[in-house]
Amino acid sequence: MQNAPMNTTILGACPHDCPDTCSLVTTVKDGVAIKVQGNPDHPMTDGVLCAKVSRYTERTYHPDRLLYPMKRIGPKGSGQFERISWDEALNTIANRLKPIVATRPEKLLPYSYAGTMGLVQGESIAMRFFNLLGAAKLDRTICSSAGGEALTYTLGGKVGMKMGMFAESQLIIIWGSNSITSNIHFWRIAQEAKRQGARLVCIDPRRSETAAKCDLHLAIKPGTDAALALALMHELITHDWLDHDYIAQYTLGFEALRERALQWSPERAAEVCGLKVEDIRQLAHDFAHTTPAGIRLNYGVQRSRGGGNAVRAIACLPALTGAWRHRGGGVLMSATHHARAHNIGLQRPDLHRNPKAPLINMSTIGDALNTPGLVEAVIVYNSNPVAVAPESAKVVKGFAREDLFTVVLEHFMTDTADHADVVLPATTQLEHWDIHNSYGHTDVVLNQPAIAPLGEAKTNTQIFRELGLRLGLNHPEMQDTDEALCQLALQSPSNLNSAQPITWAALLKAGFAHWPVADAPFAKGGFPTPSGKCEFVSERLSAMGLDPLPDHIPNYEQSNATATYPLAMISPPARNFLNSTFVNVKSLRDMEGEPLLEIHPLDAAQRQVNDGDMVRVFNDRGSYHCKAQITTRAQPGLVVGLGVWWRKLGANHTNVNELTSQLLTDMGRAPVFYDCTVQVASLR
Ligand SMILES: Nc1nc2c(c(=O)[nH]1)N[C@H]1C(S)=C(S)[C@@H](COP(=O)(O)OP(=O)(O)OC[C@H]3O[C@@H](n4cnc5c(=O)[nH]c(N)nc54)[C@H](O)[C@@H]3O)O[C@H]1N2
Ligand SMILES: Nc1nc2c(c(=O)[nH]1)N[C@H]1C(S)=C(S)[C@@H](COP(=O)(O)OP(=O)(O)OC[C@H]3O[C@@H](n4cnc5c(=O)[nH]c(N)nc54)[C@H](O)[C@@H]3O)O[C@H]1N2
Ligand code: SF4
Ligand SMILES: [Mo]
Repeated sequence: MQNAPMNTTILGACPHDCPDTCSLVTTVKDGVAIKVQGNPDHPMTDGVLCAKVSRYTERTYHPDRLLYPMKRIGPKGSGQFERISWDEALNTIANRLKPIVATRPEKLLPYSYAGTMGLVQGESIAMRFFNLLGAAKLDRTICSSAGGEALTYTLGGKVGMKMGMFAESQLIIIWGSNSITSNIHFWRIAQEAKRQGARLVCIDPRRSETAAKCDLHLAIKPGTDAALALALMHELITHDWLDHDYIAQYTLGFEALRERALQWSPERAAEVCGLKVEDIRQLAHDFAHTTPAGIRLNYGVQRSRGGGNAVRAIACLPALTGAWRHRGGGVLMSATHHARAHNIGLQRPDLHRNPKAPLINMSTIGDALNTPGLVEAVIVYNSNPVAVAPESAKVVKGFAREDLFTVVLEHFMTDTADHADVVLPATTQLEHWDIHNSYGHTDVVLNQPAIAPLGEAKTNTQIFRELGLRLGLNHPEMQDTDEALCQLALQSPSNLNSAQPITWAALLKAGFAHWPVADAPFAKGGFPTPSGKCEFVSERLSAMGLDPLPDHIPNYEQSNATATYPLAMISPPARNFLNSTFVNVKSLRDMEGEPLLEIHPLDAAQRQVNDGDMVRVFNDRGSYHCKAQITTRAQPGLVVGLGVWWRKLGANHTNVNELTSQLLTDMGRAPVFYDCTVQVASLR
């Protein structure tokens, strides 16, 4: 790499946790990456990147980038570290871990999420490492498992419409998503549809950038989407706006669903959802009478108690009207299971040999770390739990434990890295090989290294290989190179046996390839459920003692809102950050300004809060100081704390997760970030 000639371009993949998984073109001059652009040849990217990743070189060459291994020399959380050699770092870690993995490996916990979505720098060698050691297993629930399980019970997996087909929709319902912020390439497609005459409807408690630009915004109360979906069904059924043929051939349990839906008149739902009866009736009418009608469902709906049920209810709608028959009809939440990568081959779950290994939920890491004897050591990579996990006070207390041994693989000194005993510098996307699926579209995208690793940074895979060797893991499974792992990702039986398998040569050349997915995947049923049908009634749920039909489950906190904490709070992502990534990139932070709380003028007046005041947002779990922005983006009774800032950059060194709870969703054991109540007071 060092000898790259002047101005070469290298094809890559955006690593971030974003449904767009863009194909990147990095220009390198004298071994230095000078710009990162969108690949004009990749249809989904269309030559355009978001503001964040357009600044990827600013992040990569950031003066604060971690370039050497570091050990902590001050108290946990103080951020006092000194540089050490790789040998000292790896030996220190190995010496601390040896007695644990020898007698009680289940006390070692991996903690990782989607800092990179790469299949190689994510869970390949890392998972093999923890499997071979017999470590605790991490239940990776922090983002999408409520909705993911709900989709699986209903449609059979994380499957749905193809993103590009929304260009043909005549009605697009954007449900629980701020596409302009979090799925900008979908928004481009929706605009294309709009030019062809489509109507755009947004269902969101907040008048987001996206809601403001749609033809209609339904400002629903948080956590009430299932009630709305059931009322839409009520209208479809009572007016007989149904595709009886589709229902008969390709669905399961219509009679039972019918009875359930008939309990949800638009009047009842309007009351629960805070919407107008006419708006609900009109939406049902339009959904039934506009062909094709597509629903871009997203994760915002599944971050409250009844999130799984809400996703199930919404995912039933297109089967009732037969919208699936058309390329531009149906629902898309996640396309993950359309991909055919060889995850099992990469991760090797078969290597895990410790029956005593517990499954620890990442969403309740606060409780887990404070449970005596459960976790003795934790290795964090691709995640920043101290900032992103709910009920931070407990997470911080857990990571501050003197007897906990913590290793963090990072690009920067995050809130989590501040609590580590040893911090190891990891490579960024420009410095390593990787291969990516998308949860938005259905392409596979390859990432080739553009520059040499900066400083002494190593890839996640290499760090686990070297640590493995010091812990006696000289297994051949640990030695696969990153490039070989990228190739292995294509060796799944489903790719190899497909009519036109994606080949390594083709992927290397183009930088991306399309997994074979029909344009209207469920036009003739064929859902990957046990019955092969869209399952309105789920026997699998019933077998677990759960309601086999979707229903509205009221929020934990908002439905019991008290005079003490009367305001509902949601904390969706800020446009210029990606979860807690990019918060330390100055140009992006300048665009976001500072941590904000949006509050409606009526709620502000009641509390004598002026625009721009510093406020204390609080509940029994903690208190978060930020600046109030008085705006009708928030509806009365609702405040919006845009996430996810670094705690150490916050006014009182907390962020919005100081307020969120560790309660879990109805399905998928996921956090209820948007099911939270608070009070607000001016600090003037
Ligand atoms: N710029 C940027 N892009 C991102 C991210 C980021 O942090 N920044 N995060 C990435 C990640 S990890 C993910 S998972 C995806 C998430 O992407 P999406 O699933 O598309 O979700 P968000 O854009 O977070 O939008 C959630 C929307 O749901 C609304 N909402 C909150 N509660 C409810 C509710 O009860 N019902 C309904 N109907 N709406 C509700 C919020 O106001 C918000 O506008 O985005 C990814 N893309
Ligand atoms: N209140 C509230 N909290 C939320 C959310 C919300 O909407 N509201 N959203 C939730 C959601 S959807 C999600 S997905 C989670 C996300 O939570 P996380 O997955 O923890 O995501 P990030 O905050 O982006 O942190 C990822 C970290 O990985 C590091 N990283 C990136 N690439 C690499 C690499 O190649 N190697 C190594 N070693 N490190 C790397 C980055 O520097 C970054 O610090 O947050 C959740 N938290
Ligand atoms: S964050 Fe999303 S929109 Fe931005 S470059 Fe990455 S994949 Fe594309
Ligand atoms: Mo996420």
